[in-house]
Amino acid sequence: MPKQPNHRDDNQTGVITRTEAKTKKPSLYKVLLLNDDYTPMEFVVHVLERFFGKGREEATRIMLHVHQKGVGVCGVYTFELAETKVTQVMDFARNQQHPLQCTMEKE
Ligand code: TYC
Repeated sequence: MPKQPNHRDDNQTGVITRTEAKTKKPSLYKVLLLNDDYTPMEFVVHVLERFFGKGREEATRIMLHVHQKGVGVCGVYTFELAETKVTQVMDFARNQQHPLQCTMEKE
């Protein structure tokens, strides 16, 4: 889109108004699950359904991917939402005494 100069004096009043739209796309963050030897597969599938809105099939696919490769993406979110997901998963896993680890990284 052609851009007008940022500071213009359209009304010739000597008052310069800022016309540039201030909409910046938020940075996105991947929420990752890490594999471990102890967390039950069924628990990981449940986490993916409960906190990441996955259906059973996709949840199972992601869980198996993490199980085989060591790490996998659960979803991509803005910073705040990604942080909330990580906290929810870590609290839930700790409460159930599973060592499941969840983390986030900038996309
Ligand atoms: N490796 C675990 C097992 O064999 C299953 C597992 C999958 C654990 C994914 C964590 O993020 C994980 N029971």
